[in-house]
Amino acid sequence: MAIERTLFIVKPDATTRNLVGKIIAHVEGEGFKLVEARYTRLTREQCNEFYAEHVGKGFFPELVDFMTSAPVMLCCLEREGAVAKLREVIGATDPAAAAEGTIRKLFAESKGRNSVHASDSVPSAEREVKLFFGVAALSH
Ligand code: IDP
Ligand code: MG
Repeated sequence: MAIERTLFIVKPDATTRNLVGKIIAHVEGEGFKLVEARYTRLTREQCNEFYAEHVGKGFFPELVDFMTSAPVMLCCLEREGAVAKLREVIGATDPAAAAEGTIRKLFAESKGRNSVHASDSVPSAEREVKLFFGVAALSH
């Protein structure tokens, strides 16, 4: 399997509950290497671009309010087969449907306030890593 990089975000519901360290330790324990990170507050404009695929959906205004409500931890993670593996490690979008031991099952509050983001495909990972960390963060 190829070494890949993917975008991981610790969302506002988790940063405000002081879960950054626990969540990063969890992904490191699954073999991911932190190659870039930035603790920052997203703007509405950044959310519109990042979540472009969801613009116009019913939950979109709530999603932008949530994602801009407090700081997030933006991370670029590297591992063999990182993109698919990280989706497995975070679990289903709705914590009620997430498998035991996944980050969302362990920490998420609801389908919206679900603690973490992970890129959903290799092309998404490339777009998202580039958006927040620049093209140089894609090489390994
Ligand atoms: P994902 O984060 O598992 O890839 P997406 O369907 O891409 O899930 O949705 C992006 C984010 O939008 C979710 O992680 C969640 O925070 C929020 N979201 C998705 N669906 C709903 C919903 O039905 N209600 C509230 N928030 C939602
Ligand atoms: Mg998604």
